[in-house]
Amino acid sequence: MPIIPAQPYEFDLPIPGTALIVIDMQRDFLEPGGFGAALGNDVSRLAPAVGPTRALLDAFRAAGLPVIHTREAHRPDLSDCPPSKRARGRGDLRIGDPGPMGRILVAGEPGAAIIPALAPLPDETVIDKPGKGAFWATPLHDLLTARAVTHLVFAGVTTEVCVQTTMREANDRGYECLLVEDATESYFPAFKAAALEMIRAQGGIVGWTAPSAAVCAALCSSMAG
Ligand code: C5J
Repeated sequence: MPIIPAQPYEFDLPIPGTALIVIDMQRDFLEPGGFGAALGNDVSRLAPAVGPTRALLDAFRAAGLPVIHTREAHRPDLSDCPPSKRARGRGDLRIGDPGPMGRILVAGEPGAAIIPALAPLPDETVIDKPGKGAFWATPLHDLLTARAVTHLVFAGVTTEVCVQTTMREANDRGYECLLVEDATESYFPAFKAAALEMIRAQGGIVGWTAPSAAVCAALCSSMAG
């Protein structure tokens, strides 16, 4: 079994048994004119996560391991969007409002799509989630159980919102979770740093963190040997 040098200590990566989860790498968060920008954020801050996430996708695909993409996206009638969520932030554009990339965070709209550089392959699972966590109101846990997945490697945005929420949900369901440090970003560098610390503190109370190079090298060596 490949072993990844990680924090707070090494992480076993069983093959099979491990899946990559890429959280919300959507135009609505990474490009101007979407949800992230409507909340007043500098969306260019998320760009550094794209290259490392692409490297992870390549490595997991080459190893034949499952890849799951999530999108934060609501039904067009917003029946799955609590009024409290829509009102939050008091942005100029709210969830469901028409913007330059279509209706904000609505499934099927251009802004809800995953950025072209990280586009899912036709055989990869894409889960639309109405919450910040990817387990709430989605089939994710059933899908992972059916595929006998016990270990999850996480990439995506934003570190302290949807990524951390999903990791905590996964941890409570018994998954061993590793967050890839350079494949996640926040609009707030201090929040990213704090989230990484929180995850691996207290002996890995939520999980592990490691750089993408360590994960990719472990996957490569497992294929070589
Ligand atoms: C946010 C997310 N930040 N994907 N969503 O609202 O982190």
